[in-house]
Amino acid sequence: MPTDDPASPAPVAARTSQGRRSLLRALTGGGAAAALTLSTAQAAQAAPGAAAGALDPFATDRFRPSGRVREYWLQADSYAHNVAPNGKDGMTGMKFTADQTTYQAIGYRAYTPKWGSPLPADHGPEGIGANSGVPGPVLRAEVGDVIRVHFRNNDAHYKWPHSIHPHGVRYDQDNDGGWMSDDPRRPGTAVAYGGSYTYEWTCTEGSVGSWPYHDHAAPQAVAHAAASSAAPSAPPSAGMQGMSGKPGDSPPPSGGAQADAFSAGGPVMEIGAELGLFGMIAITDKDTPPVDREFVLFFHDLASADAPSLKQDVSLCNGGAFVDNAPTFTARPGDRVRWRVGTLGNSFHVFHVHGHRWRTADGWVDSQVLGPATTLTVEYREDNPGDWIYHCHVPGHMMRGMAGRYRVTR
Ligand SMILES: [Cu+2]
Repeated sequence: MPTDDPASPAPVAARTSQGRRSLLRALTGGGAAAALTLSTAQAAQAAPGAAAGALDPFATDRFRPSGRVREYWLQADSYAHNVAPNGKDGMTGMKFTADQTTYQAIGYRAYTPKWGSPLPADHGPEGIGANSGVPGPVLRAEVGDVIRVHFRNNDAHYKWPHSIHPHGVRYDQDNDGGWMSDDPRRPGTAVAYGGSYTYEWTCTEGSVGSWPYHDHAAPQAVAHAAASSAAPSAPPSAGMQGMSGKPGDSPPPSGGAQADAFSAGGPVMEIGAELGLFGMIAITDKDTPPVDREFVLFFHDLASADAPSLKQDVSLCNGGAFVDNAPTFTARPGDRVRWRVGTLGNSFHVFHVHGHRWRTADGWVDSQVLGPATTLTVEYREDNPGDWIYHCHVPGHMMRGMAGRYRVTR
């Protein structure tokens, strides 16, 4: 079922990739280092006439089918996950015990057809990544492709409804995955535990780049085991019926920093995404430069209010917290490197890599701000060997785990 009508002049954002890519080529000049994430407005300003489409503020970003279908079989699985399995922060030397850093995660994993068995990890530039759950598999397609995702909810722990909501691609409402209380039975917005749903999204020229996908089903409240002895807390809600949490049941915040914590105890929208249901969509076109190494990195937050077994709020990189638990990325001098960086959660983050800079519309940078659910695509030619770190430059986030290694070895 095609989810897009090429004849329909729907008012979508005027964001053609052509102008952006033309500028990219202009700035790189076939050159050694570049990283560009530019809006069409910036591109039109910086390179007027680079592409006629970029100059039309009312341009429609239409789907021109390639005939290819990218098919994925995704399942939401719940499992106990230790965010710091080596028990140590490689930066500060702080130590942790497993019971302080383990919670019940939910993650998307890619399977063989009909959800037969999990696909193996593939960290290559065209691969799905670790496929370990947090984040979910990288969903890849080219402009003109249809992405078809067969989704099954196997959340045996929470038994909540879940969904998949994509960014960047084009879809109709039955393929949006976003739950609303005034239309709670819209298809695909709250797939019950044990149920399944197939989403179809199309990739337009304006889809080129890095985009998050995530759970966007009905809000849920976490049952607080610690609070249940003093006052019975709300059980997880029945999903389609909506919110069952009561503010009066909320336990007081635990001892850790709560500066940007989610609401404690009440129903939380996108709590599935907070617990791990998210991943990256990577869309390319013929002008996307090939790379030797591609890193997919999510900065995301997890509040102990929503994962009560955690000793404190944690700030994570791909489900891992603290250096040597967060992923270690590797490259060699001469490699063409691409980072696809995304964020999810309540906080703004600053993506920073030691020893490296990349070029943007504003010139060379080594740190860039990302709001919630935004992305960066950073590209450069590796030329600086060393045992580096990448991290969020908000000190409180770094202290709660948002840092990892980047090793460039000869
Ligand atoms: Cu941050």
